[in-house]
Amino acid sequence: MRALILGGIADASLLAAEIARAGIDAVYSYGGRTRAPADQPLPTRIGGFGGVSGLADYIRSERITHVIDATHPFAAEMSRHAIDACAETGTPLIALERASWVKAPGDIWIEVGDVNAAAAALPEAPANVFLAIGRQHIAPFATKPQHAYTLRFVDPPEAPLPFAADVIVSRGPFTLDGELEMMRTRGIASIVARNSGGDGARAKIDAARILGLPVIMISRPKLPERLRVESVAEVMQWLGHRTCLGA
Ligand code: 3Y8
Ligand code: NAP
Repeated sequence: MRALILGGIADASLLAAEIARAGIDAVYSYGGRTRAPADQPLPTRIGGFGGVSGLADYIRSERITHVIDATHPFAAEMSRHAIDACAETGTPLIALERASWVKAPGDIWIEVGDVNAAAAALPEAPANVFLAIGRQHIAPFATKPQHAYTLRFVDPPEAPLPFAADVIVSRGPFTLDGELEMMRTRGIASIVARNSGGDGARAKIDAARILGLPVIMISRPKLPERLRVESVAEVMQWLGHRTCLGA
Protein backbone atom coordinates (compact mmCIF):
# COMPACT_ATOMS: atom_id res chain seq x y z
CA MET A 1 0.00 0.00 0.00
CA ARG A 2 1.21 3.56 -0.75
CA ALA A 3 -1.16 6.45 0.05
CA LEU A 4 -1.17 9.98 -1.34
CA ILE A 5 -2.74 12.56 0.99
CA LEU A 6 -3.87 15.74 -0.78
CA GLY A 7 -3.65 17.91 2.32
CA GLY A 8 -3.41 21.53 3.33
CA ILE A 9 -5.78 21.89 6.31
CA ALA A 10 -5.93 20.85 9.97
CA ASP A 11 -7.87 17.62 9.35
CA ALA A 12 -5.25 16.47 6.84
CA SER A 13 -2.56 17.01 9.47
CA LEU A 14 -4.52 14.87 11.95
CA LEU A 15 -4.81 12.16 9.30
CA ALA A 16 -1.08 12.34 8.51
CA ALA A 17 -0.29 11.77 12.19
CA GLU A 18 -2.51 8.64 12.31
CA ILE A 19 -1.07 7.29 9.07
CA ALA A 20 2.47 7.83 10.32
CA ARG A 21 1.58 6.14 13.64
CA ALA A 22 0.18 3.15 11.73
CA GLY A 23 3.43 2.92 9.76
CA ILE A 24 1.64 3.16 6.40
CA ASP A 25 3.82 4.17 3.45
CA ALA A 26 2.42 7.59 2.42
CA VAL A 27 3.21 10.97 0.88
CA TYR A 28 1.67 14.27 2.03
CA SER A 29 1.01 16.91 -0.63
CA TYR A 30 0.69 20.70 -0.26
CA GLY A 31 -0.34 22.99 -3.11
CA GLY A 32 2.41 25.47 -2.25
CA ARG A 33 0.11 28.34 -1.32
CA THR A 34 1.97 29.42 1.82
CA ARG A 35 5.60 30.29 2.46
CA ALA A 36 6.17 27.92 5.37
CA PRO A 37 3.53 25.21 5.59
CA ALA A 38 3.42 23.16 8.77
CA ASP A 39 5.80 20.18 8.88
CA GLN A 40 4.19 16.77 8.51
CA PRO A 41 5.36 13.39 9.95
CA LEU A 42 5.42 11.97 6.41
CA PRO A 43 7.50 12.56 3.27
CA THR A 44 6.05 15.78 1.83
CA ARG A 45 5.80 17.25 -1.66
CA ILE A 46 4.85 20.87 -2.39
CA GLY A 47 3.27 22.30 -5.57
CA GLY A 48 0.85 21.37 -8.32
CA PHE A 49 1.02 18.09 -10.24
CA GLY A 50 0.35 19.67 -13.66
CA GLY A 51 -3.36 19.09 -14.07
CA VAL A 52 -5.19 15.75 -14.23
CA SER A 53 -2.55 14.17 -16.47
CA GLY A 54 0.22 15.29 -14.15
CA LEU A 55 -1.55 13.75 -11.17
CA ALA A 56 -2.21 10.50 -13.13
CA ASP A 57 1.49 10.35 -14.08
CA TYR A 58 2.47 10.93 -10.44
CA ILE A 59 0.15 8.13 -9.27
CA ARG A 60 1.72 5.73 -11.77
CA SER A 61 5.37 6.74 -11.31
CA GLU A 62 5.12 6.81 -7.50
CA ARG A 63 3.08 3.58 -7.45
CA ILE A 64 0.32 5.20 -5.39
CA THR A 65 -2.32 2.61 -4.45
CA HIS A 66 -4.77 4.86 -2.51
CA VAL A 67 -5.57 8.57 -2.80
CA ILE A 68 -7.10 10.53 0.09
CA ASP A 69 -8.47 13.96 -0.84
CA ALA A 70 -8.19 15.79 2.47
CA THR A 71 -8.14 19.26 0.93
CA HIS A 72 -10.24 22.24 2.06
CA PRO A 73 -13.89 22.08 0.90
CA PHE A 74 -13.22 25.07 -1.39
CA ALA A 75 -10.21 23.45 -3.09
CA ALA A 76 -12.65 22.32 -5.78
CA GLU A 77 -10.20 22.13 -8.70
CA MET A 78 -7.88 19.81 -6.79
CA SER A 79 -10.81 17.62 -5.78
CA ARG A 80 -12.10 17.41 -9.36
CA HIS A 81 -8.62 16.51 -10.63
CA ALA A 82 -8.35 13.77 -8.00
CA ILE A 83 -11.65 12.25 -9.15
CA ASP A 84 -10.58 12.29 -12.81
CA ALA A 85 -7.01 11.07 -12.25
CA CYS A 86 -8.17 8.23 -9.98
CA ALA A 87 -10.79 7.17 -12.55
CA GLU A 88 -8.13 7.26 -15.30
CA THR A 89 -5.66 5.17 -13.30
CA GLY A 90 -8.20 2.95 -11.51
CA THR A 91 -6.94 4.13 -8.11
CA PRO A 92 -9.22 3.97 -5.03
CA LEU A 93 -10.14 7.49 -3.83
CA ILE A 94 -11.73 8.69 -0.61
CA ALA A 95 -12.48 12.28 0.45
CA LEU A 96 -12.02 13.39 4.04
CA GLU A 97 -14.31 16.40 4.21
CA ARG A 98 -15.53 17.91 7.45
CA ALA A 99 -19.18 18.80 7.94
CA SER A 100 -20.33 22.30 7.02
CA TRP A 101 -21.04 24.76 9.81
CA VAL A 102 -24.77 24.79 10.52
CA LYS A 103 -26.65 28.00 11.39
CA ALA A 104 -27.37 27.99 15.13
CA PRO A 105 -30.05 29.96 17.02
CA GLY A 106 -28.85 33.55 17.20
CA ASP A 107 -26.72 33.33 14.03
CA ILE A 108 -27.48 36.11 11.54
CA TRP A 109 -26.38 34.55 8.24
CA ILE A 110 -26.86 35.85 4.72
CA GLU A 111 -26.14 32.72 2.67
CA VAL A 112 -24.69 33.30 -0.82
CA GLY A 113 -23.34 31.04 -3.56
CA ASP A 114 -19.99 32.63 -4.33
CA VAL A 115 -17.66 35.54 -3.57
CA ASN A 116 -19.26 37.84 -6.20
CA ALA A 117 -22.65 37.38 -4.53
CA ALA A 118 -20.97 38.03 -1.17
CA ALA A 119 -19.68 41.43 -2.38
CA ALA A 120 -23.12 42.25 -3.79
CA ALA A 121 -24.71 41.36 -0.44
CA LEU A 122 -22.70 44.01 1.44
CA PRO A 123 -24.71 47.12 2.37
CA GLU A 124 -24.15 50.39 0.44
CA ALA A 125 -23.60 52.49 3.57
CA PRO A 126 -19.89 52.52 4.58
CA ALA A 127 -19.08 50.00 7.31
CA ASN A 128 -16.16 48.18 8.95
CA VAL A 129 -16.12 44.81 7.18
CA PHE A 130 -13.99 41.73 8.07
CA LEU A 131 -13.20 39.63 4.98
CA ALA A 132 -12.18 36.25 6.47
CA ILE A 133 -11.66 34.62 3.09
CA GLY A 134 -7.89 34.91 2.68
CA ARG A 135 -5.99 36.41 -0.23
CA GLN A 136 -6.88 34.69 -3.49
CA HIS A 137 -10.48 35.78 -4.05
CA ILE A 138 -10.88 39.34 -2.70
CA ALA A 139 -11.00 41.23 -6.04
CA PRO A 140 -14.85 41.46 -6.19
CA PHE A 141 -14.85 43.69 -3.09
CA ALA A 142 -13.15 46.43 -5.11
CA THR A 143 -16.67 47.17 -6.37
CA LYS A 144 -17.50 48.47 -2.87
CA PRO A 145 -14.54 50.66 -1.91
CA GLN A 146 -16.67 52.67 0.53
CA HIS A 147 -16.12 50.10 3.28
CA ALA A 148 -13.20 49.95 5.75
CA TYR A 149 -11.92 46.41 5.16
CA THR A 150 -9.97 44.16 7.50
CA LEU A 151 -8.37 41.17 5.72
CA ARG A 152 -6.61 38.15 7.23
CA PHE A 153 -3.83 36.41 5.28
CA VAL A 154 -1.50 33.55 6.17
CA ASP A 155 1.51 35.43 4.75
CA PRO A 156 2.15 39.18 4.31
CA PRO A 157 0.74 40.51 1.00
CA GLU A 158 3.33 40.46 -1.82
CA ALA A 159 1.39 42.61 -4.32
CA PRO A 160 -0.67 45.81 -3.91
CA LEU A 161 -4.23 45.11 -2.77
CA PRO A 162 -7.15 45.78 -5.17
CA PHE A 163 -8.61 48.15 -2.58
CA ALA A 164 -7.55 49.92 0.64
CA ALA A 165 -7.58 47.46 3.54
CA ASP A 166 -5.90 46.62 6.81
CA VAL A 167 -4.27 43.15 6.74
CA ILE A 168 -3.92 40.87 9.77
CA VAL A 169 -1.23 38.23 9.12
CA SER A 170 -2.13 35.05 10.99
CA ARG A 171 -2.44 31.38 10.03
CA GLY A 172 -4.86 30.22 12.69
CA PRO A 173 -6.32 28.28 14.33
CA PHE A 174 -8.15 31.18 15.97
CA THR A 175 -9.66 31.59 19.47
CA LEU A 176 -13.04 33.00 20.49
CA ASP A 177 -11.43 35.58 22.79
CA GLY A 178 -9.06 36.65 20.01
CA GLU A 179 -11.91 37.02 17.50
CA LEU A 180 -14.10 38.95 19.97
CA GLU A 181 -11.22 41.31 20.84
CA MET A 182 -10.40 41.92 17.16
CA MET A 183 -14.02 42.55 16.15
CA ARG A 184 -14.70 44.85 19.10
CA THR A 185 -11.54 46.96 18.77
CA ARG A 186 -12.09 47.34 15.03
CA GLY A 187 -15.83 48.01 15.36
CA ILE A 188 -16.54 45.27 12.80
CA ALA A 189 -20.15 45.56 11.53
CA SER A 190 -20.22 42.52 9.22
CA ILE A 191 -18.15 39.47 8.34
CA VAL A 192 -17.67 37.58 5.07
CA ALA A 193 -16.72 33.90 5.48
CA ARG A 194 -16.59 30.64 3.54
CA ASN A 195 -18.38 27.65 5.03
CA SER A 196 -15.11 25.84 5.69
CA GLY A 197 -16.36 23.77 8.61
CA GLY A 198 -14.04 22.43 11.28
CA ASP A 199 -12.87 24.06 14.48
CA GLY A 200 -9.80 25.95 13.30
CA ALA A 201 -11.66 28.93 11.89
CA ARG A 202 -15.08 28.52 13.56
CA ALA A 203 -14.36 31.06 16.34
CA LYS A 204 -15.25 34.03 14.11
CA ILE A 205 -18.73 32.55 13.56
CA ASP A 206 -19.28 32.16 17.32
CA ALA A 207 -17.92 35.66 17.95
CA ALA A 208 -20.31 37.12 15.35
CA ARG A 209 -23.26 35.43 17.09
CA ILE A 210 -22.20 36.78 20.51
CA LEU A 211 -21.80 40.30 19.09
CA GLY A 212 -25.02 40.06 17.05
CA LEU A 213 -23.14 40.68 13.78
CA PRO A 214 -24.32 39.47 10.34
CA VAL A 215 -22.17 36.88 8.54
CA ILE A 216 -22.29 36.71 4.75
CA MET A 217 -21.69 32.95 4.46
CA ILE A 218 -20.40 31.58 1.14
CA SER A 219 -21.67 28.04 0.56
CA ARG A 220 -19.41 25.27 -0.68
CA PRO A 221 -18.83 24.56 -4.36
CA LYS A 222 -20.66 21.52 -5.69
CA LEU A 223 -18.42 18.51 -6.35
CA PRO A 224 -19.12 15.33 -8.31
CA GLU A 225 -20.09 12.25 -6.29
CA ARG A 226 -17.17 10.45 -4.64
CA LEU A 227 -16.69 8.32 -1.52
CA ARG A 228 -16.70 10.87 1.33
CA VAL A 229 -16.20 10.54 5.08
CA GLU A 230 -15.97 13.13 7.87
CA SER A 231 -13.55 11.45 10.27
CA VAL A 232 -9.94 10.30 10.32
CA ALA A 233 -11.08 7.01 11.87
CA GLU A 234 -13.23 6.25 8.80
CA VAL A 235 -10.30 6.90 6.48
CA MET A 236 -8.10 4.56 8.56
CA GLN A 237 -10.80 1.87 8.39
CA TRP A 238 -10.95 2.36 4.61
CA LEU A 239 -7.18 1.82 4.56
CA GLY A 240 -7.75 -1.37 6.56
CA HIS A 241 -6.21 -0.03 9.78
CA ARG A 242 -7.85 0.39 13.15
CA THR A 243 -6.90 3.63 14.82
CA CYS A 244 -6.17 4.63 18.37
CA LEU A 245 -9.01 7.18 17.86
CA GLY A 246 -11.36 4.22 18.38
CA ALA A 247 -14.30 3.17 16.13
C1 3Y8 B 1 -1.40 26.01 2.50
C2 3Y8 B 1 -1.19 25.05 5.55
C3 3Y8 B 1 -3.90 24.35 10.71
C4 3Y8 B 1 -3.48 25.61 10.04
C5 3Y8 B 1 -4.63 26.52 9.74
C6 3Y8 B 1 -8.52 24.74 9.34
C7 3Y8 B 1 -7.86 26.03 9.84
C8 3Y8 B 1 -6.75 28.18 9.34
C9 3Y8 B 1 -9.82 27.65 7.62
C10 3Y8 B 1 -10.02 32.97 8.65
C11 3Y8 B 1 -10.19 31.86 7.62
C12 3Y8 B 1 -8.83 30.62 4.70
C13 3Y8 B 1 -7.33 30.24 4.49
C14 3Y8 B 1 -8.16 28.98 6.27
C15 3Y8 B 1 -8.45 27.84 7.05
C16 3Y8 B 1 -6.96 26.74 8.85
C17 3Y8 B 1 -5.63 25.99 8.70
C18 3Y8 B 1 -7.47 26.80 7.39
C19 3Y8 B 1 -9.09 30.14 6.14
C20 3Y8 B 1 -3.20 26.80 5.83
C21 3Y8 B 1 -2.14 26.09 5.01
C22 3Y8 B 1 -2.27 26.46 3.68
C23 3Y8 B 1 -3.37 27.33 3.59
C24 3Y8 B 1 -3.82 27.96 2.31
C25 3Y8 B 1 -4.71 29.14 2.54
C26 3Y8 B 1 -5.34 29.81 1.31
C27 3Y8 B 1 -6.46 30.62 2.01
C28 3Y8 B 1 -6.94 29.68 3.09
C29 3Y8 B 1 -6.38 31.35 4.90
C30 3Y8 B 1 0.03 25.70 6.21
C31 3Y8 B 1 -2.60 27.75 6.84
C32 3Y8 B 1 -9.06 32.07 4.48
C33 3Y8 B 1 -9.78 29.78 3.79
O1 3Y8 B 1 -2.03 33.26 0.81
C34 3Y8 B 1 -2.62 32.32 0.26
O2 3Y8 B 1 -2.52 32.04 -0.97
C35 3Y8 B 1 -3.48 31.45 1.12
C36 3Y8 B 1 -4.38 30.66 0.51
C37 3Y8 B 1 -5.85 28.80 0.30
C38 3Y8 B 1 -7.62 31.00 1.10
C39 3Y8 B 1 -7.31 32.09 0.12
O3 3Y8 B 1 -7.94 32.05 -0.93
O4 3Y8 B 1 -6.44 32.93 0.46
N1 3Y8 B 1 -5.88 28.70 3.28
N2 3Y8 B 1 -3.95 27.54 4.80
C40 3Y8 B 1 -2.01 24.74 1.91
C41 3Y8 B 1 -1.26 24.27 0.67
O5 3Y8 B 1 -0.36 24.95 0.17
O6 3Y8 B 1 -1.61 23.14 0.22
O7 3Y8 B 1 0.51 26.74 5.72
O8 3Y8 B 1 0.50 25.08 7.18
C42 3Y8 B 1 -4.07 25.76 6.54
C43 3Y8 B 1 -5.28 26.24 7.24
N3 3Y8 B 1 -6.24 26.84 6.62
O9 3Y8 B 1 -3.43 23.33 10.25
O10 3Y8 B 1 -4.69 24.42 11.68
O11 3Y8 B 1 -9.73 24.67 9.45
O12 3Y8 B 1 -7.81 23.85 8.84
N4 3Y8 B 1 -7.11 29.15 5.47
C44 3Y8 B 1 -11.27 29.92 4.13
O13 3Y8 B 1 -11.78 29.07 4.91
O14 3Y8 B 1 -11.86 30.88 3.64
C45 3Y8 B 1 -8.87 31.20 7.25
O15 3Y8 B 1 -9.02 33.73 8.54
O16 3Y8 B 1 -10.88 33.06 9.54
P1 NAP C 1 -7.58 24.60 -5.93
O1 NAP C 1 -7.96 25.94 -6.45
O2 NAP C 1 -8.62 23.54 -5.74
O3 NAP C 1 -6.43 23.94 -6.84
C1 NAP C 1 -5.76 24.68 -7.86
C2 NAP C 1 -4.52 23.89 -8.24
O4 NAP C 1 -3.59 23.95 -7.15
C3 NAP C 1 -4.76 22.38 -8.42
O5 NAP C 1 -5.31 22.09 -9.68
C4 NAP C 1 -3.35 21.83 -8.21
O6 NAP C 1 -2.51 22.19 -9.29
C5 NAP C 1 -2.88 22.70 -7.04
N1 NAP C 1 -3.17 22.10 -5.74
C6 NAP C 1 -4.16 22.42 -4.89
N2 NAP C 1 -4.07 21.71 -3.75
C7 NAP C 1 -2.99 20.91 -3.87
C8 NAP C 1 -2.37 19.94 -3.04
N3 NAP C 1 -2.81 19.68 -1.81
N4 NAP C 1 -1.26 19.29 -3.53
C9 NAP C 1 -0.79 19.56 -4.76
N5 NAP C 1 -1.32 20.49 -5.61
C10 NAP C 1 -2.41 21.15 -5.15
O7 NAP C 1 -6.75 24.79 -4.57
P2 NAP C 1 -6.85 26.00 -3.47
O8 NAP C 1 -8.27 26.23 -3.13
O9 NAP C 1 -6.00 27.10 -3.96
O10 NAP C 1 -6.16 25.28 -2.23
C11 NAP C 1 -4.75 25.06 -2.27
C12 NAP C 1 -4.33 24.35 -1.03
O11 NAP C 1 -4.66 25.13 0.11
C13 NAP C 1 -4.97 22.99 -0.83
O12 NAP C 1 -4.02 22.11 -0.26
C14 NAP C 1 -6.06 23.26 0.18
O13 NAP C 1 -6.33 22.12 0.98
C15 NAP C 1 -5.43 24.36 1.01
N6 NAP C 1 -6.43 25.24 1.60
C16 NAP C 1 -7.31 25.85 0.77
C17 NAP C 1 -8.28 26.67 1.34
C18 NAP C 1 -9.27 27.38 0.47
O14 NAP C 1 -9.97 28.23 0.98
N7 NAP C 1 -9.33 27.07 -0.80
C19 NAP C 1 -8.32 26.82 2.75
C20 NAP C 1 -7.39 26.15 3.55
C21 NAP C 1 -6.43 25.36 2.96
P3 NAP C 1 -2.26 21.19 -10.57
O15 NAP C 1 -3.48 21.32 -11.41
O16 NAP C 1 -1.02 21.74 -11.21
O17 NAP C 1 -2.08 19.79 -10.03
